[in-house]
Amino acid sequence: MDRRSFVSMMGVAGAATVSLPHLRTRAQPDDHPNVIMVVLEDLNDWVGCMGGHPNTITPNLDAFAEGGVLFTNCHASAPACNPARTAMFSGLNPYTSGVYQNQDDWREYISADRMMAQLFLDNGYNTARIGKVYHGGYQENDHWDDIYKPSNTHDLGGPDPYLPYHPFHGMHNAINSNSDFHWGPSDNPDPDFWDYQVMKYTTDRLQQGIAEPFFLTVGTRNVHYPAIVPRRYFEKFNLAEIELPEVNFNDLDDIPPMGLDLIESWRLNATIDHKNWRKAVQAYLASVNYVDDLIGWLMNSIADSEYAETTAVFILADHGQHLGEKTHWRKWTLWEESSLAYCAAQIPGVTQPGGVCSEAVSLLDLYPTIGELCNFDSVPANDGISLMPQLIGPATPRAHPAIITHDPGNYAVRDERWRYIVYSDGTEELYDHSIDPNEWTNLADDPAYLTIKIQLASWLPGNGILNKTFAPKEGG
Ligand SMILES: [Ca+2]
Ligand SMILES: [Ca+2]
Repeated sequence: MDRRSFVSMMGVAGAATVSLPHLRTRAQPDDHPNVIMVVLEDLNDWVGCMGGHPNTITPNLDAFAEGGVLFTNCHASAPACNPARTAMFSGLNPYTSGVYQNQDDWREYISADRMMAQLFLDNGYNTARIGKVYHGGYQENDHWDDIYKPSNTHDLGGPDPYLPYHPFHGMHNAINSNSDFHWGPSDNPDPDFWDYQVMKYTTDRLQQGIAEPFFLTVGTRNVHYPAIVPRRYFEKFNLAEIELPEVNFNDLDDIPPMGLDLIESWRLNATIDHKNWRKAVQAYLASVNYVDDLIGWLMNSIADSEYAETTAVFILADHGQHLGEKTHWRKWTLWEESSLAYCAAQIPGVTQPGGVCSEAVSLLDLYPTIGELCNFDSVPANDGISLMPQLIGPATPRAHPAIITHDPGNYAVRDERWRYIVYSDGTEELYDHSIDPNEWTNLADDPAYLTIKIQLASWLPGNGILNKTFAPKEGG
């Protein structure tokens, strides 16, 4: 099956199983609502309302979710910044676009005309990019009427507040030469911080007035490591009382070699050896709490602005994060911790407070969702399925699972209960989240689950993988 027919097939599957409510029931008379989309870096489910960690303090992210619809089973299309963000803003899976990794400049693979920001421009919106939106240097400045980039960066040779803390934990090069893996409290004043500047600019714009309709994308750098935030956030988390993630140190016994290869350079052991596991978890919690404070600032600013009743707000993470789970740090795996992301929305006239959607959804579903919500003249063919039915009625079922891609031919399929992983060599993992939320027991080799595997794999592109995967194995 080629890509085009696969995309088309998915569209038909979505239409056949979901009955779309009529948008004319929206109370909001404006067909072109303003949109604010906040993209948080590397925030996993360590948010109070998602139950990912008992020590996390996120009153504002919780309140935002409570005030609208929270997606508790929302996944990135890829477990890394650039492919995840590219998928979200293009509506295309990595296997459709060819953008698999951080080094793949999306501008060489995807027509800039189809990117979400360009669609907003095409439909008469005023667009702004504030902070980190696309990854790295892969920018398309023509997409934005306004671009704001803070003066401080995470570059370790850059200005305060980051410079004094490098290196400080005594394990430089012990776990990975990646210089991002730092953390520590800073005594610099708040305005020195990149994310503070991002939120200051955003809230100033809201108070000053913006030509409507507008699309503001607001991207933070926290909670991506380095987790360097004002000291008061660290002080909320007593090191001795922090709970570490549950880890089974025999967990990797049933992981195929290709799965082990993915975590080769980010094993938990080095962090434990250097007595840094608890400290790195504390830093992540502090960073999450810092970002949560910024979200509170933004929500107050929106509420105080003239746009409170005319603006759809989406707050989401670009992908998840391991903090030791499955003996791994950070992302770049096909497991739950790498793809599960916070995602919630408040849309006047569409969402009702207290909505929770537990259906598996993908961040790339936001592409058709926004096209529908904002009544774009046309939306290019894409791999997503609009979330408008779930935003209006959070219990609305949907058939399509979330697909996560990591490098060509490596996939995870996540539905409400199962996570199925298949690597390009045909080796597999299967986890039953109803009894195994930590993904400790790989069921893929148990013949009892063959039908489940076939059902899940049927959502993946390409028949070659299926033939290889389900060829009878010798001896059993
Ligand atoms: Ca990221
Ligand atoms: Ca295991």
